[in-house]
Amino acid sequence: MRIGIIGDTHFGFGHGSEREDDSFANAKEAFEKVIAEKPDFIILTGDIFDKSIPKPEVLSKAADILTLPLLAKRSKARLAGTIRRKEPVKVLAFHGIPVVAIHGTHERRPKGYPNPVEILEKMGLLVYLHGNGIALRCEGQMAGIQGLGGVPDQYFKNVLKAWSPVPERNVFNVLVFHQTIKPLIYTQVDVPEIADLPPGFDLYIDGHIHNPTIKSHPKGGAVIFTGSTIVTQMKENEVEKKRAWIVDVGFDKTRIKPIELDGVRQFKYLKVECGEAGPKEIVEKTKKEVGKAIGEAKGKPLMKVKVYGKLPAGISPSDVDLAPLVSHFSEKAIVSIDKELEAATLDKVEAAIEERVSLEETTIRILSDILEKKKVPPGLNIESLYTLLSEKRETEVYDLLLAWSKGIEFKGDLRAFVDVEGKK
Ligand SMILES: [Mn+2]
Repeated sequence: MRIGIIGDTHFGFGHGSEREDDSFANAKEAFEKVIAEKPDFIILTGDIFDKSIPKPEVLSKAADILTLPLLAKRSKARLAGTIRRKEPVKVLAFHGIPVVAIHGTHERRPKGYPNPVEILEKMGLLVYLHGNGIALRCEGQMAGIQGLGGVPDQYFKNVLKAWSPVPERNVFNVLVFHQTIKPLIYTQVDVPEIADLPPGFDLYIDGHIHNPTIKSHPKGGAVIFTGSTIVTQMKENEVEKKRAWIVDVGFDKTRIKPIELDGVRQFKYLKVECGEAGPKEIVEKTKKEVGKAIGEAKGKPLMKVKVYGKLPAGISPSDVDLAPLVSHFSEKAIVSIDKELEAATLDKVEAAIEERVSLEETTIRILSDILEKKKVPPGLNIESLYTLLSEKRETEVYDLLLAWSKGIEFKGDLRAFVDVEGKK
């Protein structure tokens, strides 16, 4: 039996920007390469779309890619049963190579509102799992796939407990989810570690974490952190090469094979150390190092540049104008520069005024200062709050505030996040 796995594709990421086609191009390569391996079925680990309400322009391009498995040569996989599931499985999804998917954090919508992955199931493009599973027969072998869509991290432990997925007997058991797991991502939220994941599954597959890794469960079973097919946050750990996965399940041995994506726009993370240099030298040094990095890259790379330094007295970060470099290189690279320059004399607020920083940054600074003065309990990520508010991602704003506000405890109404079927 052969399983194809594709992580966060974030269809529609960067809509309206120079990178707006990247999510589709990358996912197309991933789907084509996985389909070429002739898997019996494909698993998608959530964040298929970048927004919970994708634009028709995005849906249209996504449809071209999501139909590729259905149009492929029919696989050996046949539906053999369901696991704690009420909804019937549409036979339409069993054309070509069947796709089994969950929703991610980006597709989550309030209870009672359909999310886009659920809609794909209604259209017959895939089988959507959320707190349930299906069994697939692939000639002499059988797979039991149980999945849970993304839930707020702070509830995952409780939701997992309430759901308590149990491995089926005599099948290859797969558990699919979309969560932060320690220690892969540092978080103050109480999230499970790999050892806390329910034991007995042969394969655990987690979306959400954008850099790919493989670990193992201490009680057995491999854990694949699929990684995304596109760089979204431009963090240092996103330089890892993007990939999809093939899992070959033999009768006595399981082999996991990464399928590297060669067409993905190269991402470079560059640190420029300027010591105590002045504005002119900083600009020159940055220009030189960015130019060199572009020279080493292939295609038109995406580049995050962090410029570090301690400015001489009387010089403020606004005296260091790195913006012209972005346009200087705009033909050869998509450059984004962060100034990590420490002003010698000016205090925070003065510096903000001096720098004529963006409205966004000023708002975040002022909000942080007010909260600090009001002695509001720490832990609220103002930057995330601001970003989510400005992008009108209400559900996530709600989750963020809920996670932070200490007075609110988990009330045990798991049904707000998952329909726990067949178990009291
Ligand atoms: Mn994601």
